Amino acid sequence: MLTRIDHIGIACRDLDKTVEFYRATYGFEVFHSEVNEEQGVREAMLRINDTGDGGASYLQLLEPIREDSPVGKWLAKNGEGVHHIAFGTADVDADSEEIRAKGVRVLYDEPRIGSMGSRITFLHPKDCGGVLTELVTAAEPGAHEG
Ligand code: CMX
Ligand code: CO
Repeated sequence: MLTRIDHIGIACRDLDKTVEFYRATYGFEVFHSEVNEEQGVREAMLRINDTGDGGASYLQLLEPIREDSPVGKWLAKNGEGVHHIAFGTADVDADSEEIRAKGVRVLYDEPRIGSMGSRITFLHPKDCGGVLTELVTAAEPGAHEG
């Protein structure tokens, strides 16, 4: 069951500058940052609120580390902006199989590793009304460093 907005993914060209915009404009601070080589991004997670299901809602600021990555290609075509939305669930495996059975393309056979040791998969934007949609199961508390 999908129980929260886990994050909104925002593509940017300059992560440090974008982090500073969110800090100066809204007072949001970086909760976590990392490079995800597989996804081709340098990212910062800004924690906005807890969600009552053991999780939280974040903004995920994304800077591509390769031109040919999903975010790099998307930026070249669209410029900066909202890249994807992500729903949180306690069981990404079960939910993605359930959604796949409804005829929506799930991009990965098995969930991959996302922010902070979470397990993630994506639904094809062409099957979701033009919205790239991610499903996330957060790591157990304490399962990641920093
Ligand atoms: N939102 C909506 N539509 C999108 C999109 C997005 N973010 N990215 C691509 N599309 C659309 C394109 O506009 C294009 O549509 P048209 O054919 O009408 O022009 C179509 O999808 C194909 O796009 P493409 O540029 O040819 O890109 P690819 O097919 O190579 O890749 C996708 C598209 C969704 C498979 C790829 O972006 C992907 O694998 N995404 C999942 C991984 C990801 O986004 N990682 C970064 C975030 C990591 C994280 O959140 O942790
Ligand atoms: Co994401």
